[in-house]
Amino acid sequence: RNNKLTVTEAGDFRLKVTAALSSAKPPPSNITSDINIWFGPRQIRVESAMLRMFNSGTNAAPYESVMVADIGDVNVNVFDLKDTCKRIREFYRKVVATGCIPLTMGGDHTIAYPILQAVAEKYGPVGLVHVDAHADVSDMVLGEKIGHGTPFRRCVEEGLLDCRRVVQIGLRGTVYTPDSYAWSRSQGFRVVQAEECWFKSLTPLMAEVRAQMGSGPVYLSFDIDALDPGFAPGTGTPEIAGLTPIQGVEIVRGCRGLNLVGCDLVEVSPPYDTTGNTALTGANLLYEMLCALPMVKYY
Ligand SMILES: [Mn+2]
Repeated sequence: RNNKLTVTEAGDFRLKVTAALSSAKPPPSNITSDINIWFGPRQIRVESAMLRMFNSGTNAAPYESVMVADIGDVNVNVFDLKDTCKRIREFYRKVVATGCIPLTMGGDHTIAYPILQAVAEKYGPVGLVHVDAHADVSDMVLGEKIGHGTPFRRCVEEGLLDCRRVVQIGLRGTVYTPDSYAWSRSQGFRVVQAEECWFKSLTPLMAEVRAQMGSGPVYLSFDIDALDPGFAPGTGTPEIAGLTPIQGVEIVRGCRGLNLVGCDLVEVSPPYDTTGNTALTGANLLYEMLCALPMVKYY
């Protein structure tokens, strides 16, 4: 097969790994991205055609270790974001009930909220490695509680996160209030602003993150806009002076050893991705997530 994010044969079925797709964006909910972001997952699938079996940098062999399947798209309600969240939550309940670790392609970052509802229902409050240009902890955006700027606020309100095991990496840009990340810090999150990442390897940071996360369940949510728009322009809310793809890979590889129970790669928007490189980067980061999962064999 030429699409390595879809289905592959594996010799050892001890762990099922699922790449599931969902996307959601009724236009009234948010003006900063648009309906075209629904097609992010489709483009990531297209670009995943170039992915190969083995990771030359780490010698990981994910397809020899776990069963990987693309279980398709969540059938979202394009007229109703709240109903879309319900549909996503119910879909992921079934996914996690089977023991699968969902790797989700997006699409709108709103999806992290209903996914985490399903994940926390199974595992209890989870640690979170959140890589993003934006904190996504607004209470409301344009009068709406549900949107791609609010998912982690809703998660905290519902007790889905173990707040002392949350790190947000790459936050930057213009914001609505002074000390915009105070709310995150007041919840106990560690906030690593982009400025702290400039000119550095993030491998030492990830050693600290692993210590913070401990052995409990961890969810990884990677918004592609964490990367600099020079590398990943195909997204709805770009912010300059962001992370490099190298730093993105360091973060994901640095999650190896964690008890990962789910991952997502979100906010890829094909209309802004004129070269396809943003979706290609997303596909490769998803591959790196696959390699970082527990039980993956390394040569
Ligand atoms: Mn986001």
